[in-house]
Amino acid sequence: MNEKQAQILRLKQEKNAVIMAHYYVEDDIQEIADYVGDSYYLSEMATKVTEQTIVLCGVSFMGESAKLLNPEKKVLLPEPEADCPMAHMATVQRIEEIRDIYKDNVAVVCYVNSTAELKAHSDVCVTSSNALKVVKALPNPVIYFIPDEHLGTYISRQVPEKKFIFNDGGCPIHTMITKEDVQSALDKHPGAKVLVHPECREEVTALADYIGSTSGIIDYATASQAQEFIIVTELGVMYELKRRNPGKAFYPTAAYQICEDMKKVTLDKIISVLEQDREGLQMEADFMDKAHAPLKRMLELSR
Ligand code: CIZ
Ligand code: SF4
Repeated sequence: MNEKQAQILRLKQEKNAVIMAHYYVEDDIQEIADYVGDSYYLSEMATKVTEQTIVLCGVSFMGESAKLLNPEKKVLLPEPEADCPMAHMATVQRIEEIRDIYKDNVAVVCYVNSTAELKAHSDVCVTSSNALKVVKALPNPVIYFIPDEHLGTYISRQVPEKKFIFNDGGCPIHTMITKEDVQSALDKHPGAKVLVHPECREEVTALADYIGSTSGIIDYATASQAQEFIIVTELGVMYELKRRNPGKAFYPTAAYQICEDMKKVTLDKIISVLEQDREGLQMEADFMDKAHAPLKRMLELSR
């Protein structure tokens, strides 16, 4: 453990804080975090921890979700500028237009990778781990899926009985990966299993041996008899994959997929956010109630 990591462990004790980190942040943060996981796991854990302060190492929508699920807790984002571009790729105006057309038939299903503003206008949230279960459990025959058209398309294929309306949005990191990028990794490592996140384009999921969330990918590789894997999601997951599977080999695609926003969070920024005793994320009470409702419904429907 380095000096900065040790300082964070001292500070978090002093401040009664818990450190939560997404799989896509830097390894040195994952090493010292109390909880590391995907957005579903982090939002579930946020409802369970007893510490008064949550330091959320990830992009801003993850901090917002932690705050919405814990209005009475202090939620600190070490780097508030770390933002997910996809989180902004839908509009309230379009949601209202769709509601006008489809009335009660439509459910607005919002991937958690979205701003609190979009959540506040949605019926239910989903993550890549629970989207299928939640969409199937909804009584509505029409689904407006925001903001990610790729995850939406992937889910729609498995729920043919519902009509899906897609939105023009997607993760720049997962969508930059092409089938040629995956193929060139396969040419170098024939026989490797291809593990793909459903935020990827359909031409890429078509090449997959397994499609699932980041924790799904990690669990699949850990349980598998195979020894080599091509990882088709953000490369932060390599830390946990190698930690759990020291004997196995994991390769990126030729696109070398890195989310720059996730990498903006650093040990130094965690230290300063803990030292400075900042106020933490604030949102209006009425707005919080509206944005919390779809997250709460997600947790209920996915249990
Ligand atoms: O792409 C992301 O930001 C993902 C996969 C988040 C999550 O954990 O669902
Ligand atoms: Fe957003 Fe994509 Fe980064 Fe995830 S990997 S935080 S979806 S930009």
